[in-house]
Amino acid sequence: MIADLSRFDPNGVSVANNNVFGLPFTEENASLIIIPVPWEVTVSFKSGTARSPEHILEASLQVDLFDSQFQNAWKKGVFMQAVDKKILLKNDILRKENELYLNFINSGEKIETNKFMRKTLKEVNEGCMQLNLWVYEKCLEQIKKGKKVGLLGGDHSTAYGLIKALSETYSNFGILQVDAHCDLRKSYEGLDHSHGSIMFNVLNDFPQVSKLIQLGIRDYCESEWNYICQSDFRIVTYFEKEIKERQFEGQTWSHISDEMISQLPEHVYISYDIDGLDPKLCPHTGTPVPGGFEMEQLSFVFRKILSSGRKIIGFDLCETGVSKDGWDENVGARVLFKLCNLMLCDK
Ligand SMILES: [Mn+2]
Repeated sequence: MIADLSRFDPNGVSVANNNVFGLPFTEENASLIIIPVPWEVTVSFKSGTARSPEHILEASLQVDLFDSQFQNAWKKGVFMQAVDKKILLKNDILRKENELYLNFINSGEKIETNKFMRKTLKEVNEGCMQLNLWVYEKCLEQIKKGKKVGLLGGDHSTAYGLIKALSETYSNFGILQVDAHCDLRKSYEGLDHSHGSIMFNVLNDFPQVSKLIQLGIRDYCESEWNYICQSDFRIVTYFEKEIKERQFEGQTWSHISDEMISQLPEHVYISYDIDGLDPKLCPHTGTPVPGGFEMEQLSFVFRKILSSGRKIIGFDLCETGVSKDGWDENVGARVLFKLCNLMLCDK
């Protein structure tokens, strides 16, 4: 079904009762579906990302549709599903439980000695597994209809279900992960599906992911470092320190980007943790780290992926915080629009 755009003025002010970016599409006639996942159960530091999809939706009405590079991309249609209130409620309950559990282990107590805390941890882990299944089924349903899917977190763990659904569609694909953190911990604080373990779990469970390129990492632990070194180049990490050093020595970003992209297979998934950006752009993200990218630096890489002939098969945008002045969600909405355009201009 093709949408009738004859009454829609892309230069006008957004109509609030329209959907994301003020666009007039429906789930049926849009070719890209954004699935919001209001979940941050395992987040250990600052909270708020579970509520960012609603805020990004609101902020998206202010994003100008004109993009000189992808002028007609949005006309293929973007639709964002409504935030599932039951999932949000479950998030709130389990996040409280997880807080209790984390306070318990952080005070030096041993979980083996406390039956109640063992039960709490089990409930959190099971809740996260159910969430993964829920996301997977929602994403697969859209993929089977021939739709492109983008996921809007929530914390970074929410991407698991979409990557699982894509791994049933593509036998070989790469992930380009933008992040301040590696997210390669094997179970973090006893939590099997922590945001800090998302890429470990993905690599462990989906052999279809033949390459993981990590970009902008600047906060990681020794076990993650060892894991990368032992991955036989299945994981290639571009630490921020190395990127900056190469630039200080005169190498161009274009050169570094081409080198990075040349290692990716034909099909590429983008996992965009907003904390990969400079924290001035995402001050309320869960775990901000000094340093990071400008938005345009990353858009440059993404455009190069397309011009190299590779295809972008899906994306997630995670860890956007919620702020009083709307700044984080304003940036989030603009990143989201870029990601949508990349998916839609692709044939
Ligand atoms: Mn992350």
